[in-house]
Amino acid sequence: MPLRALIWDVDGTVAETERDGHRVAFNQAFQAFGLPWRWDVAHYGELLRVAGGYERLLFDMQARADAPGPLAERSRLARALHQCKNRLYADLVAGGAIRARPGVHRLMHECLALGLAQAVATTTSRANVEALFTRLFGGQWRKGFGAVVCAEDAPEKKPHPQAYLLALGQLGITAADALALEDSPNGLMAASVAGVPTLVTPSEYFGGASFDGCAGLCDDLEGPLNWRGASAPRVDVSSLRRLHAAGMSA
Ligand code: XBP
Ligand code: MG
Repeated sequence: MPLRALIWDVDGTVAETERDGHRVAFNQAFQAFGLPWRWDVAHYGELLRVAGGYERLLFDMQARADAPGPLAERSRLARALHQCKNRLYADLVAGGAIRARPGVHRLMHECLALGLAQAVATTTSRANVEALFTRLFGGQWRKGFGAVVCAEDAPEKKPHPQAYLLALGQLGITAADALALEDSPNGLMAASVAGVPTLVTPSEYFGGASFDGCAGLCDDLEGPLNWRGASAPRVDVSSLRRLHAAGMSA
């Protein structure tokens, strides 16, 4: 089964967006709303177990005595904070606060040059992808992707497989034709449940996590890659094609 597409996760995989991007913007939103809440680096790491910024806010409010009591009021506040956070995040990104992780530019360019399709399957909001990819890859970035599935398309957040299933459908390929790039246990679970073999490049918040069931593992895309007992010196299209084919026939 030849490799026909790479499906990229965004947060943590394309760039370390969480600690210096989303977390900072959440704190700025709390401040803008006159709330005393602040998420420090360690607490945000715990909150990342909850996928989706809106869902993360609702989860955190459960432990806050000064959060609104009625659920409808809590949801309204979480929605407003989340929208504000996303605007502030876009400003941070546009200002250059976030850089791509090592090897991301190179691998995306290789895919374009060698005709390997690419897609995005993410739990983050579309505006965040738009802001980040425009800053990192330029205004024409969308042309390089056969599908871009975001939170608005896949309301069932990872570890639910919905984003991957939609991306496969839009690409018109089966799970075994694709390879997912992920950084987190929730992301690995989402891709795996969809049946997509997954290369994990753990982000800073998930360096100590367990990634049982992944097909491949690497510190970053420039580093050595271990793939079901085989290896490659770095992640490139030719090594991914070779390892994917070997994995599929094993
Ligand atoms: C990303 C997320 C998102 C981002 C923030 O997970 O869980 O919630 O943290 O973006 P993944 P939003 O990398 O697995 O897709 O605030 O737009 O949700
Ligand atoms: Mg991620």
